[in-house]
Amino acid sequence: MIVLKLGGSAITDKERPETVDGEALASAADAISNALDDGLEGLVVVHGGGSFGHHNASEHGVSTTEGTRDVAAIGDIHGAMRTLNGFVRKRLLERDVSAVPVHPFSAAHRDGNGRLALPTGQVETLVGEGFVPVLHGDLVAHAGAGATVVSGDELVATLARDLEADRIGLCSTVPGVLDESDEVIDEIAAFEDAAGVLGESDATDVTGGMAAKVRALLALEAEASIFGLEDLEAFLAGEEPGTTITTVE
Ligand code: IP8
Repeated sequence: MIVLKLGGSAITDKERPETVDGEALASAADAISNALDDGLEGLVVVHGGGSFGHHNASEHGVSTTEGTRDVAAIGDIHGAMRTLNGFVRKRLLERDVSAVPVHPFSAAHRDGNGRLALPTGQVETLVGEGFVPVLHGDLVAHAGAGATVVSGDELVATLARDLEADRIGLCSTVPGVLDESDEVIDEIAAFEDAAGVLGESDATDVTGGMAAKVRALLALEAEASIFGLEDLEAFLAGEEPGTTITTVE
């Protein structure tokens, strides 16, 4: 099983609210479709928000810890993410990929300590039946806080753990985690390996930048790769492009 995240900034124009990067999304959909044609089985896709969701969430003051009970705000943020999910699935369906939606707001929740619970039976069954479930960063019910943001990265981590994924891929706008001279760091085995270069994302991003991604991936058992769109096909073909985040023994 492969859990693949399409970074929101990789498939949208992050500077312009609610704008898809048509070319980038088409090329991601091509890579996925080609990989499935070549025999890939067991793929779960999660996409982030990019210019969908983040602007809405920050406008309403909602984050992974700051919740809302305003139903209009919930409709706005969740609606933006559903819109993007529709675009992603449409591009996949056009290429005969059996993409189906899974909306975390309807399935997951956080307990009073903010811990995410995401039942994965639905995703597992869909994969077993030959579908490609497409999840997305979203809002989730949060005990004591109304509804808070769940990032695509957090969903990837939960899915990878609970579905015992073999590989995790994070398709980003950069070719990997870059060092001070903008060279891709091949391997990160501990946060300290890259702490100096892991800044926060500069565009509006309510769920944290590369640092948060690396931290979450380091905690997982499956090996993860962070790479650019141009390497998606290679990743899906079994290669390890970009930066590999290895398991801490
Ligand atoms: O782009 C964020 O998902 P992410 C989703 O994966 C919302 O962090 C609602 C802002």
